[in-house]
Amino acid sequence: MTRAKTHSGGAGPLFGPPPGLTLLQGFALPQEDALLAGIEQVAQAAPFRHMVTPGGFTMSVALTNCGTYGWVSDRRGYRYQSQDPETGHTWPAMPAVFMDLARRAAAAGGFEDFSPDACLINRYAPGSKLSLHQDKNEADFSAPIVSVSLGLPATFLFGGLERTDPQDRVQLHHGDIAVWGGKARLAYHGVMPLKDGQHPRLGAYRINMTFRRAA
Ligand code: MD3
Ligand code: FE
Repeated sequence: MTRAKTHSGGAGPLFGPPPGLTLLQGFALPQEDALLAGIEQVAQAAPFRHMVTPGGFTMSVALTNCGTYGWVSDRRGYRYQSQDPETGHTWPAMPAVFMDLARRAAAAGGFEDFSPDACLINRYAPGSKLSLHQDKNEADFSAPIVSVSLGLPATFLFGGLERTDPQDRVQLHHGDIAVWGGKARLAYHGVMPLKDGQHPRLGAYRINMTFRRAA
């Protein structure tokens, strides 16, 4: 007898997204112009920079933040803080169009009343990647994480609660939004090295915004 393999040790469906992930393809497209303008505005006040990991490696992804809290990394660890370590100033406010989109996407994924206080903006150039990790610096894991992809497409890796669990791959394109909550919230995940290319709006970059409830 042959037995089908599932992606999550037998607990999940054979096909379709893993439990806790809602993929909203093209959901951000109507706000494309406003999002790109907002990102430029944020990056003027808090420029993209390459942070150092606690292990001493410089991240290939450049990042900035807006909102009450921003995610930072240095030799002392990962954390959220209200000041930009480069300037000592608070992070730029979250543009209303960001907040509105994140809330509507969360609701479409089944999470009413999502109230993000942090927006991490990652910028990928060709070759940039994000190694497999969990997002666990947030205070409350019952809140989802809403991720907005812009620019060049990327292959996203999505595993289970253990680093060694088998992984699924999802392609994320310009305008796609993913809502990660419930069982997916603490799943290991990462992004494959960005392939070279040209996007009509973002050139040779991918930008990912993640909205989080940090505190
Ligand atoms: C799945 N960023 O910044 S967003 C990150 O495309 C991060 O830049 C990726 O992972 C990026 O931490 C992926 C999608 C995402 C974010 C959080 C998750 C997926 C997640 C938390 C749990 C499970
Ligand atoms: Fe992450």
